[in-house]
Amino acid sequence: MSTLKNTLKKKIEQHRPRTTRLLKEYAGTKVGEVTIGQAIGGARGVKMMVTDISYLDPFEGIRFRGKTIPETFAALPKVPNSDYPYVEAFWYFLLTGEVPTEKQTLEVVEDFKKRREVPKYVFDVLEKMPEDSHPMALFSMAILSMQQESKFVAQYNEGMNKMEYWDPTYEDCTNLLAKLPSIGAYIYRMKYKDGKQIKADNKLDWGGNFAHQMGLDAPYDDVARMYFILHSDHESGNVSAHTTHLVASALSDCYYSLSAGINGLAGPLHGLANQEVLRWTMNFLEKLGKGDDYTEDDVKKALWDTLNSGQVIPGYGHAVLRKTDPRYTSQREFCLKHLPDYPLFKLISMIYKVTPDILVEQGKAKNPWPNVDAQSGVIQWYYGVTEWDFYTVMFGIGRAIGVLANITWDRALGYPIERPKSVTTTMLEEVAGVSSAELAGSAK
Ligand code: HAX
Repeated sequence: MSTLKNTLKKKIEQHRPRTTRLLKEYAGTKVGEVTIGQAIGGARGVKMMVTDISYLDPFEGIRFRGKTIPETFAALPKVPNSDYPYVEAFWYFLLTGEVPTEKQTLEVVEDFKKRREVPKYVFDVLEKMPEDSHPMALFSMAILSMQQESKFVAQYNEGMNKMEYWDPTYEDCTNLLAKLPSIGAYIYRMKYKDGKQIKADNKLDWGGNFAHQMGLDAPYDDVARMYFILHSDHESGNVSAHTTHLVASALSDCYYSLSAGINGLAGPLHGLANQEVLRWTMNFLEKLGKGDDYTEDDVKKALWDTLNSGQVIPGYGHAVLRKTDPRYTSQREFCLKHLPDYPLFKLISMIYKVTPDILVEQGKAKNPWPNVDAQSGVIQWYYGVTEWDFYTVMFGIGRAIGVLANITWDRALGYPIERPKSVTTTMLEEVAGVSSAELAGSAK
């Protein structure tokens, strides 16, 4: 058994009694209450999920296994001659909560390489999809096409003890994760580079090989590592994480579950916002037709036009966060170091300067500050990835790290099938002490 799997096994055995005691002795203890606003309003703030892999504080932002983003980057072993850590080390860290040594990290790097090769039928499926398929539809389809590879399903069908579920889930998740960068790069080159594919380089780590198969030179390998780690996990209630968890709770394997989670990530209010940010910015420049010769007033007018036409400003606002997203800040710091004078970065910075005040003045958004998606596209654009339809695929590769670690733990702790309760509108009216008959007159 690998060091990672062995460490994970020990952690699971240590953790199980904590969950069991809470369930057995404290199941009736209240965590919170649910209001009508929450029942209708997307369950915002309802504390009804458990994960130890990351926690999102509204003001501090994300912590992975207790570490902030800068602490995480500083703690993990770095790829030689790189500023960023091995993504494989981060996988070890998310799964176990332990920072791996260099040796333990390299063991995972080698393990991923062994599992990296993508079955040819996946590419056949991709090639047969309609030419104008969105890259996220292709990505989701590619993941789903491998479902019959599932070791969990094979062992379940043979009759497996519940306590063992985590083991084949871990195997499936690692097999799937190892292949995702190659699948992403294949989609990119199939759609935008005349189908000219680049073979994997087995000397390279997960992030480095993604850059290689995309056809992009250093420091894009570091961009990839940074991007994947930053986008990995944002606790469990966001659409992609919750969907993956929900589908997996029916004991659907990780191929079904991740494919579903990716479908959720593809929505413009969630991961697709990073594509929308670039689209909004390029539309702004094109409509104005003045090149880089715009003013703050031009930007303000365009933002108000967007709001006044009933649309959202992509990349701003958040369901949980109430300050600038530290994932935004981390990428902004990267830009300040590597591309401080890049015109598009200057425009993104100007949008950052003026948007929060405008959203506050409009008075609707609870959080006027930028989220991760406001700052990621400009980095991709700078390094030559200008096909914004592809951005969410890279988000999805990163998000997979978090959600796959989570469902491995879901199976380890025996979390049951998820099944919240719904009520009718009449029931809510009864709780509120109002009657729909009162509205009949006003509707006439
Ligand atoms: N521009 C305009 N209006 C906004 C807004 C924005 N950026 N953010 C919120 N609002 C509006 C909402 O649409 C809502 O309007 P209505 O009352 O008319 O329905 C009102 O402000 C209250 O919304 P909220 O409570 O502040 O925000 P929600 O929790 O409902 O939604 C969203 C959070 C992220 C979906 C929202 O802020 C939004 O649509 N932002 C723009 C899209 C975006 O950047 N999404 C990515 C978020 C991060 C992420 O998941 N990345 O993957």
